[in-house]
Amino acid sequence: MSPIKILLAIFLLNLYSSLAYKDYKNYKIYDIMAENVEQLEMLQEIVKLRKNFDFLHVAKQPNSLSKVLIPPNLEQDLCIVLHRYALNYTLLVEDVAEVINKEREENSPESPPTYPLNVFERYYRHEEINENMEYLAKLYPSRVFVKTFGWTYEHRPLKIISITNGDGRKNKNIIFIDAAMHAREWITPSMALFIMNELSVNYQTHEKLLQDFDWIIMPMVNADGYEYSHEENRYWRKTRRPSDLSLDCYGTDPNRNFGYQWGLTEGASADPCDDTYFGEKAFSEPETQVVRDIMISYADRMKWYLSLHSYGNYILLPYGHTDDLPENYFDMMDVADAGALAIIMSTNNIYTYGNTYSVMYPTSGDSADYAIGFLNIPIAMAIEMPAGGFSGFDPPVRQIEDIVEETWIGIRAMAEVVVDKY
Ligand code: 0X9
Ligand code: ZN
Repeated sequence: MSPIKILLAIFLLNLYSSLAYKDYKNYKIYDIMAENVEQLEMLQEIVKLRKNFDFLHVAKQPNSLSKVLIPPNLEQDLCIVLHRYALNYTLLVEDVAEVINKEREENSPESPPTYPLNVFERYYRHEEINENMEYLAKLYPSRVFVKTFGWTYEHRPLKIISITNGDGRKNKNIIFIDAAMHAREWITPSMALFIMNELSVNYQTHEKLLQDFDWIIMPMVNADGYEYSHEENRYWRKTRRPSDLSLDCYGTDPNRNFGYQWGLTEGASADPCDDTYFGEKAFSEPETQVVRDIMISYADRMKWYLSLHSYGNYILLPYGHTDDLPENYFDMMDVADAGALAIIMSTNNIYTYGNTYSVMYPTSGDSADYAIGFLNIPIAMAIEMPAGGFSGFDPPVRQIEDIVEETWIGIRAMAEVVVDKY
């Protein structure tokens, strides 16, 4: 090819990628402080009324920060509203496009990856993570197994990896971990990758955790959304199936789409344009059907279900739809206690834990409620991993190692309690 043609090709490629990517030029991120309960209520009112303000995070307690992502044309509007309610705010990011471009650069590989993936090197893509699972299964054929359990709306294969100690004993208890139910929570598939590598490669170090338990890991529930958050819209949360009810809005919140107490409007939304849209019916999404099917297939052996989310340092126990406590709440608290304690002892980081409805906010149709409420899995929870970057959802690559290693300390400590209890 002539140099002119090469230049033209590069130009067109750049043009294409800048056109394809949602342009956050001059979008801002503001932190908002609600100092007391009244201010918190006002803020929640704003969240409800002003759906064109994109709240990335809404504080659950007074004296903690909320975050809003705002296009340049709505900035003035936002400031007027915040003034009116006397809410203090600070401009955190002047131009979100710059932050995102930097992140994209950090995540553009210079060469194809080597397997098993080095989790701390960058955020990997769905295909690479699948490839990692296949690689481990090939390398350790007597201990590690991969299965495709279903497909996303856009036909991406949804795989699980089962890790055993290779003693061939069937019907052991199961620990089931899923990740990336929410697309933008990139640190969670990294966590899942770390766990699968650690338990496969260093299985001798984790003898006790694998003696009577097999681990099943689904590193990416919402693969379509995750890929979309890499390719087009960094802050995408939901799945990607177009809504049956609206021409303009896509996707359902998978963590509001499970069939237990599904469809309550306290804790989820009936509006297909909202980030917590619960879907047209319970399990309307192929991705939640797959998680459901995994849970059902192993329900009698599954003792712990852990859903990885970010962010905010929470261990969230059922229920989300009520502050009534499930029967085995205190068993779950024993597990959460151990996780939070192990983390604070090692890094001083504080986790808040307890009933989701009370310590965070109401959620209905979430996966942990389904695991406990419908399938009687004894220990079910979501963990909100630590925040990073300006939005909270984008820890820079150099922070992956610290976050993942710290979280592993907590997960391991919780697994030890589960293994002792069952
Ligand atoms: O709202 C959610 O779905 C979770 N928070 S997030 O910021 N990652 O979106 C909390 C879910 C708590 N639910 C469970 N108990 N599973
Ligand atoms: Zn989440």
